[in-house]
This record gives sequence, structure tokens and C-alpha cells, in this order.
Amino acid sequence: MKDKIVVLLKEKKNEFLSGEELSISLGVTRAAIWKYINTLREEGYNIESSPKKGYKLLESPDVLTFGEIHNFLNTKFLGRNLIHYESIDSTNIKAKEIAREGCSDGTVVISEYQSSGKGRLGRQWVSPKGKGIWMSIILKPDVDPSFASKITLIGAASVLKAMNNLGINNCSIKWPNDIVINNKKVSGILTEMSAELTRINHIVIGIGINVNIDVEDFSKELKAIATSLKIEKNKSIDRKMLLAEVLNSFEPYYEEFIHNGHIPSTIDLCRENSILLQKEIQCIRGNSIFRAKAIDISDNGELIVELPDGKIEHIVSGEVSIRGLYGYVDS
Ligand code: BT5
Repeated sequence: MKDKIVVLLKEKKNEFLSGEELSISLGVTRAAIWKYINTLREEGYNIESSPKKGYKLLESPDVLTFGEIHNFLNTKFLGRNLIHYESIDSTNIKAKEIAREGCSDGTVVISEYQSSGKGRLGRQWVSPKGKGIWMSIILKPDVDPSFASKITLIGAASVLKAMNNLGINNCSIKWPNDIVINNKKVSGILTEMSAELTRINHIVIGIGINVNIDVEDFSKELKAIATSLKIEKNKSIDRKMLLAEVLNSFEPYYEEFIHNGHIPSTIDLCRENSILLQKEIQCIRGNSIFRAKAIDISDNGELIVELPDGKIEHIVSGEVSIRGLYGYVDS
């Protein structure tokens, strides 16, 4: 309801919207509207009220609610159901719960803060309050479960494209799940799936983007390998616009995927912006570590590597960890 009120107030631009109009549009009493307005004020909204004219929105807080991003959003279904939290353990954990209970395809779960943000293989993802985009998208594609790993690449391509659209052009994709700037990680992706042998129940793709994190927010260890858009650009970046751009970019890539499981546009973008291709890398598979040269990304999204003996291998995302030999993000 609060989101709907914000949407209506924003539509009015700088004019008043009467309490009566609001109560008719939303089907609740004027007293209820008054209560919601007060809650919005407590959450940081500056709303002017006049007994005769109604309510006028003067200023919004920096929060990633549907009400705040809908003006920038041009998707058909992605993010149209957006569930926002101030604080949560992990948006991936919550999204899996919501998916099990039932929700629409393209539902987005987002939080301003995560107390136990998750990386891959039980690693931790640091998620300071209000300084990043910590979100999970719930998807229910009707494709074979073996295609699911492609979703991670769709996420990476969408984050990169969104950054480009906001004029941030010096970012690259470290196959399969990182976005890096100046050899440091600015975004990571964690894809999880619930499936039966031949059918996907749901996929949860968790995306973390370090937007307005300051250097002091990172621990000593993280400082060496992590960065944020603010650190790189020396100015704050509009989180609302960036979030909407990620969703706007994601939807067409995802639609290509659900058509027949192929992702040519995603692969093109990943190839063009890969930090690994033509470089020497270290691959970690379980307890074994081997060196290789990354040569290409296959049409299926696998990393094609050449081993020292000349043998060619296709690596499926999630199967191995990749490290750069010469500095580019070790995680
Ligand atoms: C990832 O794992 O990169 C996946 C991160 C996914 C985070 C999102 S946030 C929304 C959603 N909800 C969640 O709970 N998770 C997802 P991985 O490749 O395993 O990288 C993890 C490693 O990155 C850690 O071991 C640290 O070294 C490093 N790291 C932790 N926090 C970081 C941060 N904020 N920025 C950059 N690097 C970080």
C-alpha cells in the first residue's frame, strides 16, 4: 500500500493529491491514508500536507522500493513484484522461501542490509546498509535444468550493461560471476536452483553490487580485492537508476533464454567484455589446481581453456574456481 501511495504522489509531480482521491484510488479510508503517510514520513519521506489540498511529495529517501524505482523501470514482468526489506539475513535465503510458498516469475527480493550475505561455496558477502544493491530475482523458466548455469552469465551481462548505460565503461566480466573494475571485484552473483530431474521448480539469482561503499567500509583483506562504483568514480551513484537498469537489461536476455535455452546476445557481451580471455589462469577443481589459458566462451556459456599439453577443455560454471595469475581478482 505504501508503494502505491508513493507511485500516485510521484505521478502528481510537484502538485497536491487530495486525501479523497487517494482513498478512492486505493479503496481505503482517508484515516488509513493518513496513517500510511505518517509511516512514510518515519521512513524518511518529506510529505507536505494541507487540510484542503491533500498531500505533496517533496523529497524521497534513498531506498530501493518499487515506489522509488518504477519511474525508471521499463520491464514487462521483471521486478513488477518487488519485495523490499530494511534488513534481512540474506535475500537469497528469503527468495527461496518466497519461491517455495509461490510467487510470480520475475519477483525481486531486495534488502538495504544483509546480516549474512552469501557468496558461493559458503563464503560470506559483505553488504553494508544502504550502500549497495543486494537483491535476488526469482525465475521459473520452462527449460531443462542443465541450462540453468546460463542464468549466471545473464546476470553478469545485465550488471555490466546497466553500468555501461550509466556511463561506467571500464568494467569487465570475470567469467562466470564477477564484475571487476581495475582488477577489483565490484559485483558478484550467486545462482541457486531447486529442480527435479527434468524440470526446474525455480531459480534464485542473487546479485550484489557495491555501489556507494566507502573504502573504510571494507576490511583490510577486502580492500585488496574489492571496490565500489563510488570508489572508482569518486562520486555517489544513483542506486535506484542502477537497479532499474539492471532489471531493464536482464529481461530481454532472459526472454531470449526462455525462448529455446540459447543466449547468443549474452554470450556476445560476455566475450567482448571478458577479463579472462587470452590470459593465463589457474583453475581450482576440488583439491586439484591446474594452469591453463582461457581461449573463448562457448555458445553454451562454458569457458574454453587450453591446458599446457595443448588439450582443450570446456569448463562449466560452478564446477571450478578461476583465479588470475597476474592480479585480477582472486576469489
Ligand atoms: C559471489 O561469491 O561473488 C556471490 C555474491 C552474491 C551476493 C548476493 S547479494 C544478494 C544475494 N543474497 C545473498 O546472500 N547473496 C547474493 P564468491 O565468488 O564466492 O565471492 C565471495 C568472496 O568475495 C568472499 O569470500 C570475499 O573474498 C569477497 N567479498 C565478500 N564481500 C564482498 C563485497 N561486498 N565486494 C567484493 N568482494 C566481496
